[in-house]
Amino acid sequence: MTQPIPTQSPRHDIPRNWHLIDSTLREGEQFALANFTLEDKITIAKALDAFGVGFIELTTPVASPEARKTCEVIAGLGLNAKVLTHTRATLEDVQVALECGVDGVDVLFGTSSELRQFSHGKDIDAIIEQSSEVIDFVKQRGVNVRFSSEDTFRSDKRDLLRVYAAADAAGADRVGLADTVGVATPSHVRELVADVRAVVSCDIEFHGHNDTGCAIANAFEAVRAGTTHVDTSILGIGERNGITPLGGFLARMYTQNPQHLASCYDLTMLPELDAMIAHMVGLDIPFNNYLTGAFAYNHKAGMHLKAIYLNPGSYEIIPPEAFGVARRMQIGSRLTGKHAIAARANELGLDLASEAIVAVTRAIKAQADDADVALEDIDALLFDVADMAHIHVEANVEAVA
Ligand code: HCA
Ligand code: CU
Repeated sequence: MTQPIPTQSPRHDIPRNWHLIDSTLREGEQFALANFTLEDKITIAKALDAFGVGFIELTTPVASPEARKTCEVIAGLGLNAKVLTHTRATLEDVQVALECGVDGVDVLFGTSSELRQFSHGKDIDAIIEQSSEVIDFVKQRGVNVRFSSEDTFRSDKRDLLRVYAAADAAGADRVGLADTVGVATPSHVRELVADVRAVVSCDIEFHGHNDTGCAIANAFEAVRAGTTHVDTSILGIGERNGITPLGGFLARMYTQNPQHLASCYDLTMLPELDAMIAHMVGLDIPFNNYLTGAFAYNHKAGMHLKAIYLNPGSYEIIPPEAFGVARRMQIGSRLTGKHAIAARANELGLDLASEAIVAVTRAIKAQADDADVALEDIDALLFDVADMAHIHVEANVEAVA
């Protein structure tokens, strides 16, 4: 099989100055089946750090004694990644966060009418006053601070822009847009990020839930519109059906600028990260997961198989080896084709006439109407035909197995 050829050149209109804030240890902890032990959390934090994420977000230390211990321990690991924790915008909460020695505090306040009415009951002026005080308090202590408005995409735009401008003026390092309920569309994200960009000079973060399957597209549009920080979690785990998945988002970005991604992250670690989280939460990696799903690189129909043998780029936008995964050539189905069977004969060192290949392909298709034909059985058929034709077999079967 030939090496893949690039199917498109880098897109230079896609900004490069974005960073990942991995929230597997905060949003991910809110996933139904996540009950990470401290050991698990240390393993996750170290793996994310080795992978190359710039920021790791942890559950608020006021959640429980264990949550506080996690913040202290992970902040003390000496990782390259900045360690953040996520708290309500109150002096009490950020005080505890600072005591844990984290590099940054991500505070949030609900700004939608739903949350203002049913969650904290405060009006916009009160939100601005309280959050400005909290931001100032953290900045005075030399620690990074982000202000995010929960449920951004169901909030009134004038309110939002006032709140963000005030957070920027109070010294926030970043403001965050949170699609808390997964209601945003890519164009809505694009428009709102651009509007926020116009009123703040600090960095901008995007956090998107996946209730309608838009989390990756939304994060992508956010980056195009000027977002500098994107929240992800491994496998996308989080509240309900989760947020922008790390692997899926990187797949999206890889197609835009492969070299940039490969220089920032140890991409071949992705299967290990996905498998680690799947194991810890007691599930399999979803069969159709981006890049690492069991069938993400499965090729089945004869026409696809043929083209993949000639140039994998014909049906693969991302070479699997870039992310340390393997291609699967499913040549034993009823949809197989003679090119796939010829390629297998070739791998076995058999030089068969095209009529022989056609005959074997027909036999496989007939058998596969009941169930896929196993590779050993395909090989046996090919060897039989070769024997019948008295063809010299040079195959070193072990070498191609
Ligand atoms: C939460 C809500 C949050 C916060 C996101 C953020 C959301 O569970 O606390 O701080 O940017 O989706 O709004 O995850
Ligand atoms: Cu969230």
